Amino acid sequence: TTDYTPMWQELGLDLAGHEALLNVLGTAYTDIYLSQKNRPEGMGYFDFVMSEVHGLRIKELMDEKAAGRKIIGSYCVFVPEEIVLAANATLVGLCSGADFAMEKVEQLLPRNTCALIKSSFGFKIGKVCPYLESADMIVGENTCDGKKKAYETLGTLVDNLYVMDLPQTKTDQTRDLLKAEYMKFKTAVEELTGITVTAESLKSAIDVVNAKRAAIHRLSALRKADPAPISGLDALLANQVFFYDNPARFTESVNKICDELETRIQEKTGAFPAGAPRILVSGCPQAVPNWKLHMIVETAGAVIVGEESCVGERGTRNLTADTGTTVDEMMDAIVDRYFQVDCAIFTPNPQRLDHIQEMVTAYNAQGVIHYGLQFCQPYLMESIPVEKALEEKNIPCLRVETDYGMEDAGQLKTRVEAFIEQL
Ligand code: BJ8
Repeated sequence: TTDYTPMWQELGLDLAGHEALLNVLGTAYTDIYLSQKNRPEGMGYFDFVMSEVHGLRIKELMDEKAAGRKIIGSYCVFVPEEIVLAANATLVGLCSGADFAMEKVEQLLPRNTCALIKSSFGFKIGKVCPYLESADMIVGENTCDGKKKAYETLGTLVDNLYVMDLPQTKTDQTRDLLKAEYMKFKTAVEELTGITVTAESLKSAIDVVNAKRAAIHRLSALRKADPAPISGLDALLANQVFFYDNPARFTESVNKICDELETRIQEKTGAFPAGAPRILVSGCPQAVPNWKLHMIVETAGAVIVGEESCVGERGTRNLTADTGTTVDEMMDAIVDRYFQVDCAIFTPNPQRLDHIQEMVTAYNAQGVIHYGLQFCQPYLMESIPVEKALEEKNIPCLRVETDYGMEDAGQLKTRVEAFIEQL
């Protein structure tokens, strides 16, 4: 194996802290992922990606940088990858799914801040995230109160933060606001890279991102089968790697897994036995390496068949329409695509309630687990109307509120088991 230490050193990582993080990650991956039975062979690709997540992939990004390409990091699915690619930059996800340097984080953020925000601060303060350190621009967005106020503080820790304003309602007026923000973002990215977005580059970027989404749509559709040909954990991992990998290679690898899953479905080979209870997870994004809920559910014998989440179908669901030939027309198509994302920061947000029910039907789920991160107002608030809407349709719903720690794992497991029992 290659020694990446010089690269990590060059990036300014804290080597001791970074090694500690990699050890925890490696152990968790072995325990949670490699211990699964009946995995599709194609998951070997993702095992490799994860084993090289701070190695080979970072080396690729560093090579891109050496060749003059810029790296942009983002915390939200509202940041359009199409624009980034069209200006010859690479987009990587920065959301973090593990606690790090919490004492120091709590000197900057209130204790009652969600784990996702705290984690991204922990990775910055602890200097353990090579994606964050390699980024030439970091994009924050005004979404929930936690994030938008946290970015004010993040701006004191990094010198390349760009904050995008996002609407919180959906009207013609706010659509115009989103368009204006995306135009402004396009200009900022063009200034960063020195490359102007053209109709041609935007069209090809739209195609690349759509192909990546289409591959994930194909994977999701195959999860409708009983027995489920792939575990929820493995499908979640594909959805997480969506944010890091080289887009073309990701698309190809996911499509290859899909070919294999089609054969498995024909042969009735499942990751779980036929008739295993089927669960839809809905709620806050599960950033890598947050595999906690999926692990608890699937070691209790149920299979997760879909994620109504930004690391999942809320994030990937619609393609950008292939309409328009000018940059402005294509920007409109991009705005229309992203404006449909039904994040709980929007008010009101009835589309999300509808989408959850559609997913229950489409994936043949018998119950929904609503995943709320502790202190996440938007999703915890919305979990109550979600539960009510599901109850009206006689769809069982379990609302969980948790964080990244394992202290509540036993208690969660008990609740999940009782829930599965009644399905
Ligand atoms: S589009 S879900 S990625 S904002 S968990 S930080 S909401 S307090 S992540 Fe999100 Fe964009 Fe919306 Fe998606 Fe705040 Fe809640 Fe924390 Fe959250």
